[in-house]
Amino acid sequence: MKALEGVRILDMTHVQSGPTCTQLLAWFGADVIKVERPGVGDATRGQLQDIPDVDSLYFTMLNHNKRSVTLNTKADKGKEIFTKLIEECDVMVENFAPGALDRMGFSWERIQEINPRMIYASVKGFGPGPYADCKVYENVAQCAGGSASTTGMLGEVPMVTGAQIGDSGTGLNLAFGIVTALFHRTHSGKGQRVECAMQDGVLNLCRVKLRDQQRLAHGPLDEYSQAGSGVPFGDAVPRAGNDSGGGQPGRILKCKGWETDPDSYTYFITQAAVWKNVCDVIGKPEWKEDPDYATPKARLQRLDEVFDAIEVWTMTKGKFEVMEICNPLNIPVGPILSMKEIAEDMSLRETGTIVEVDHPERGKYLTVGNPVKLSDSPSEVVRSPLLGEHTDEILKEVVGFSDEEIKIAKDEGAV
Ligand code: CAO
Repeated sequence: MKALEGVRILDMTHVQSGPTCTQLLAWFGADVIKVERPGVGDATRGQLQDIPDVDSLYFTMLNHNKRSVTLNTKADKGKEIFTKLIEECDVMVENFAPGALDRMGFSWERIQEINPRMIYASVKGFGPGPYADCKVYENVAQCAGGSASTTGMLGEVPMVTGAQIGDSGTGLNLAFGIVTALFHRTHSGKGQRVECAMQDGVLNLCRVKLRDQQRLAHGPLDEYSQAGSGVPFGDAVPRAGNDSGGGQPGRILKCKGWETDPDSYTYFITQAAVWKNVCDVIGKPEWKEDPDYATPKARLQRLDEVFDAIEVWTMTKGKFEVMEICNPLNIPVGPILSMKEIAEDMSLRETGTIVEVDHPERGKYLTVGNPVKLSDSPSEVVRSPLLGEHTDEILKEVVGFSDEEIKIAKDEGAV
């Protein structure tokens, strides 16, 4: 049995944040029933399409292992079917604009009336407060959660990151909240609300910057490169380029071939414990005992000089060569991997982190697999459903409709 086998999820999610959550639950064996508007479906099916009239990779990569039922939850017959689905499911997940479920007539109070064991989980852009009614997409959350103002190069515009920390990040929080509420239900016998705001999720991931905001009151942030460069700090945490976020200074440095290969770089961390190894590798053995370089405190004043010297060495080596040399010496480094390199990395295929999936309309494509590995509940990635592929099956099996009732629902345009 899979870890979440027997758990039935009523999936009202769309776009990225909600579907990330329900896909994760489906990978662990939950029966995820994705409810989509008849004829329309999740908007991402048609967004960024690379093959005309075929579900986009955006959609397929977020909706594996789910079943799709079409249902107009605003029509009377649709509401009747939806009510039955609420009765039969353990969890309902949604990430519509604030108030959309209430406008359909399914407030939290109404849902509890229908099924007191129901766990009702939502993603919104903001929690209660002045922005609670706003519609929010990824980059808005990154900006409002403190990520953009602390990302990018000093003196340049705020920067959003390619990692979808607002959408997928909040989806992960929501999945964790749902599983926690399911566990709580085993004691309490009752469902509860689970709410995750994207701003909160981003801020939670930016905690080191909130830490630094408070440290700033007690003086400059010495480990930021700008300190050693003599650039004064303002009253808010500045953008720190590629400086390491922790207590061990690090930077992105050029490697051999950087002039033509945009990803020929390495991240290099001058971990204090292995400083002597760093000195030997880069050909600066005299720095091991020199009081200007021998201690982390002394080096903080000359990070530019230190990293310039390391870069002179890294530029003579390929990024993987840097890794091969540094790893045995315990010097933490990491090649900057392009998406192409990651897609072609067979070790990631072997662990199921990247999976090749076959789709009836698009053929074979790559997707990310489950990043959480359970020894007794391995995840097998199953292709995403076509729009309404399981409508009849779900109406029969879950709602208990006869063929005649299904026909009536179809004739009325409810499914
Ligand atoms: N049957 C009938 N109506 C349906 C339906 C169904 N099966 N499914 C959805 N709808 C309706 C909704 O009820 C809503 O109608 P009303 O506006 O009349 O209440 C309408 O479709 C559209 O929903 P929406 O406002 O959520 O969609 P949008 O494209 O305008 O906004 C988004 C998208 C993402 C900005 C908004 O949903 C949002 O802010 N969500 C919360 C934050 C979030 O998750 N953001 C992440 C986005 S990327 O992951």
